[in-house]
Amino acid sequence: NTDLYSEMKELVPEYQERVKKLKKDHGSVELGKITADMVLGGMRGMTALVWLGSAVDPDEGIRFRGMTIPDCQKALPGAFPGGEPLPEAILWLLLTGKIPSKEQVDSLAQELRSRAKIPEYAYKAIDALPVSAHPMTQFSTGVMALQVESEFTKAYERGIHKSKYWEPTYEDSLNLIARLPGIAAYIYRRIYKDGKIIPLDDSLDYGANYAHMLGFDDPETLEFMRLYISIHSDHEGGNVSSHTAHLVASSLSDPYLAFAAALNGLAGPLHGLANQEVLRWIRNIVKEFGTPNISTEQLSDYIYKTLNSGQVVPGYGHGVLRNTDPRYTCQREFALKHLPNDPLFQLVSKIKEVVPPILTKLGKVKNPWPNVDAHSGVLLNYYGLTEENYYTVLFGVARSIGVGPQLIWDRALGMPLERPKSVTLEKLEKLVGAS
Ligand code: AMX
Repeated sequence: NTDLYSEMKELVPEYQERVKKLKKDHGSVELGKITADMVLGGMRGMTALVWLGSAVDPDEGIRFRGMTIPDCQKALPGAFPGGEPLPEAILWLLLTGKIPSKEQVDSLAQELRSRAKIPEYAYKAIDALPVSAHPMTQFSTGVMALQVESEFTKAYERGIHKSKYWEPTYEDSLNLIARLPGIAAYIYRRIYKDGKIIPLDDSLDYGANYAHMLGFDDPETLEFMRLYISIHSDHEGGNVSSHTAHLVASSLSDPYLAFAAALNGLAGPLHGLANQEVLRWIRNIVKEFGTPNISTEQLSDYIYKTLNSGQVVPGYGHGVLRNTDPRYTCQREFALKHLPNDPLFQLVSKIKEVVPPILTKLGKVKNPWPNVDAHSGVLLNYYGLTEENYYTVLFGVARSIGVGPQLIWDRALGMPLERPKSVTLEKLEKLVGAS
């Protein structure tokens, strides 16, 4: 099959059977215990969701359908032999669990281009906001405007049988993924450039087209964009953006409504906005010392200054990871290959030496190592995308490639309304024997 939908049609009954059997034969098996710490601690460590696309191991980091980032770099088709994995290949892998051929990826790229047309009113909805509105606010607004065309909502109104929910969800998810680069590029050009739309290039793949529509055509920038989108696509199900999408869609809100909500979560500084915060923080260091060439002592002083003023060191720490994020490592490898002498890259490398011992010394930080956001900004900056307030929009475009497939599977597997139990503080005190 070079057609992704036909591939899904074959897979769905197989997965439905697996889930049915799991519920019937093993539904009462206990998976762990819930402590008061977990209830008060943002549900850390509580196994509570099924997410098909990817899983994060605390030490090893992300695996997309069982594949590490280096596995993906080796096995998934790139734009040229040996190139970075194409986002279309990651999308195919996340949705089907299978490694696509180059032919399948090319066919999916063509399909996404054919779905990419953006209705005029979506631009107008964005234009109603001041140019000074944060790019993520504009992005979320644009996605909300796209919702007008939701196939799921129309099908629901027509009375579609629930066994078929996944089909219009597939349509919406692919349309959403296809249209996001155009919406996102429009916002970039509106805020930072001449406001003119650069049309989609029919000869380019998804990542390259997004860079092209932003106004970047250098082949190395296109290649970085492919890698950037691929590695930011998915990070299992419990992170704020992925979990939000899953939760919102569990009420049968369509993929646009669910994804706009996810973007609003991604826009928080402890989640996706951290990439903007990192570059700003690095630039402030350079401003303070007048040069990126600073000593370890100067850097250490600056980190303590950040911590002593009650702020976090952006780009460090993680809710699940307990080691350096492989998404950091692969960006570092890309930088070592393409921009080893860039002064900001060298500063990022130095920060990685100095921050972890300081965070460890605090005694409370569970993971002192860098996450994905510690690195992306200096690469984007090097390639000319210097406006850090925009960075989370790039992250958001990429995240659709992880969230879309999950929403399709949520509906295919009949995942129910999500509704955990909450307790009052008094009840919790009673439950733990504190009162
Ligand atoms: N700098 C300073 N303090 C930090 C820290 C950091 N980078 N990371 C964690 N801590 C602090 C926490 O604020 C918390 O302090 P408190 O008890 O006084 O409130 C304490 O250490 C324990 O936190 P934790 O269990 O180690 O982390 P967490 O799971 O609660 O939070 C995260 C994880 C990412 C929010 C946190 O590490 C953080 O704020 N990092 C900086 C922001 C960042 O880089 N976010 C991006 C994460 C990746 C992503 O989603 N894109």
